[in-house]
Amino acid sequence: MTAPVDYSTYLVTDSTPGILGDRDLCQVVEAALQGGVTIVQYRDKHSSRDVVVETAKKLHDICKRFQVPFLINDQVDVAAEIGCDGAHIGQDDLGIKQARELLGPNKIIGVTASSVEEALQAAKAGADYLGIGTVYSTQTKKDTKSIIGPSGVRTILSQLAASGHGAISTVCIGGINISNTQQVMTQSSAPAKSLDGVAVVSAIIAAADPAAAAGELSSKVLTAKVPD
Ligand code: TZP
Ligand code: MG
Repeated sequence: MTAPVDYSTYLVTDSTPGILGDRDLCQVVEAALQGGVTIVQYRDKHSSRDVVVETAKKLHDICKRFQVPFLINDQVDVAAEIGCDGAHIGQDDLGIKQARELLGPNKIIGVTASSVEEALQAAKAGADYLGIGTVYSTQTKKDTKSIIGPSGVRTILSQLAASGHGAISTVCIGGINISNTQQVMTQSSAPAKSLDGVAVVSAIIAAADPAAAAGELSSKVLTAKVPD
């Protein structure tokens, strides 16, 4: 993907049984896109590879209609197979170099970072963006290593800027919702480096009206965002 990526309202999906109720993931994602989500990551820790491939193709087609980048969590081989816009990898997944080799050129690679060390390492290794967190406690991710709060995010952002990696895109993740977005955006941003956006799962996926939730979240982010 060569066009600049808008990370402001980043939707991460979830496959935990029960989170969607009787709703269909594709319909929920489409509603979220109508509401203003700017980038989508398909995160599925439960389904078989075949189901992941099938669902990823459907979600990728939907995102293409909205001209919104579509990434896959962890399963870089699936992202390569379906030719989507990129992948998001955690600290325990394969490395950035290997992911780039699998995906080919001009793809987006995002990395989860919970500490200054992890953030600097990923930035040096050429990640396109960082998903920084976990900001607040969340029911959505059970193996969360540490809750770093907005001040932890701010420390990471200032260290990125101080070590010459201020250009990397950043979102934060974990327990973010419509009520705390403004505070997360302003309290996390460092003087030399602000956040590009927020990544959420349940605030949109589990909302009664995902389109309305995405719209509200997006306007909160845009209001709070410090201009470049
Ligand atoms: N990584 C860190 S926290 C998290 C992920 C995938 C889950 C965030 O979910 P929610 O529902 O937005 O708190
Ligand atoms: Mg992972």
